[in-house]
Amino acid sequence: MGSTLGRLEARDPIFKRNLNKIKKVGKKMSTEENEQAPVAPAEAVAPPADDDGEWGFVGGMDETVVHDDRLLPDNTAVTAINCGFVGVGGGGGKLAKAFMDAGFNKTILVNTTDKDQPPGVDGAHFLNVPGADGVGKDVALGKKVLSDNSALVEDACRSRLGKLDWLFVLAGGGGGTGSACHALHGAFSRYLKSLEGEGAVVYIVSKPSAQELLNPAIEENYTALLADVAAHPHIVIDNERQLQLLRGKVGMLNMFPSANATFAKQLGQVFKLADTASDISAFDANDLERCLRTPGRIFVGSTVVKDTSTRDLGASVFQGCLKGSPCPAPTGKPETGMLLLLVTSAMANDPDVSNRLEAAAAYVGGRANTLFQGVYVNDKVPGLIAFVMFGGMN
Ligand SMILES: Nc1nc2c(ncn2[C@@H]2O[C@H](COP(=O)(O)OP(=O)(O)OP(=O)(O)O)[C@@H](O)[C@H]2O)c(=O)[nH]1
Ligand SMILES: [Mg+2]
Repeated sequence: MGSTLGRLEARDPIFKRNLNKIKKVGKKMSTEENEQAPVAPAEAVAPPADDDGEWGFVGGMDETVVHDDRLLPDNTAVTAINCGFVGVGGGGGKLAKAFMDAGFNKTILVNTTDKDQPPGVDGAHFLNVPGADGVGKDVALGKKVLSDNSALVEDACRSRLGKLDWLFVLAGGGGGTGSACHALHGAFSRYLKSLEGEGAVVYIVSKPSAQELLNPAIEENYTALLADVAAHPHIVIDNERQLQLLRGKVGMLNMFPSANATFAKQLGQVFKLADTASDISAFDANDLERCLRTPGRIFVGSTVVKDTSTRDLGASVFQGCLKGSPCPAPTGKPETGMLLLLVTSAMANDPDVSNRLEAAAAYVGGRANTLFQGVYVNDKVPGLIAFVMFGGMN
């Protein structure tokens, strides 16, 4: 026990600060106890009786409310949903950091080692679970270590994230820690429910590159992770697709950071648009929540079409979103479909453009059982910008 506390103390500056406070209070109490011993524990914490003796309870409750100084500041990103992010493992942590950088302060990084922490993240966002120094691609060990420490993670969510409705759990598929993230599902759900969060846990997991998948251990870990998250709303990010999109554009060192940042901005934009008013047609928080709540895989993609005079504008928008997405292509009959368009006022006033855009809505709407749409006028956009999301795929 002593060594576990010691390790935590060494790794986690906030834990250390709080532990010191507890130690101080403990010392004070034990000195007082010695002076006044013997004192029954119930008497020691009872509020002092007042004149009437009946009103001692008033205010007694307030005194016991402890302000938790570990609570992270609110998100600065504009978002229609009250959400936070938990990255599990090395890759999950880097993905989570991209959301932090996009203004989602309600983010924590959970890992079984402090050796692959992304640089530039304040200790307040880290939680290193004790019991192993990394799990070396062993997902069974990862699940054991995470399960053994699920109460620690649940407590960290409650005290650092506070009340949220939606929790996004990010993990790099293939590793031993990230692929074990579902072992924390009970902890995440209990945390949301205990603070009356009205959303759900949504997983964001990466699919290893083609090269990595040649390794049987990585393949098995990824398959196990996919099976674990299948029944929950989840987004799969295909690393091979991302790397191909970025190859030749950025160096190896910046490949993942660029891909992570692009994805965080893409999803962040959808959350923001759901909070944006529109005179034409708005996609609101309820619509977004419906898309996120539906169990099964979620696809998200975006594109910019510079030339809106093209005859096949609808097809360009739809195909562009598929091509520009980090997710594997949509499959089966999605339950929900979303099409968000950002247009300039010139485009919004052009009857030709709106006719041709109807085809884009038909492409998305025709594939999904329910279609949600939003059209926003913004004169700063560099062309027509489109976001497509499908949900509830198997
Ligand atoms: N999209 C994305 N994927 C990443 C990133 N970093 C790593 N990955 C992927 O995540 C997979 C798992 O690696 P890690 O996340 O480092 O593994 P881990 O979860 O820490 O597990 P152990 O190290 O075995 O305990 C890798 O094989 C990569 O495919 C990242 O920044 N972005
Ligand atoms: Mg790792």
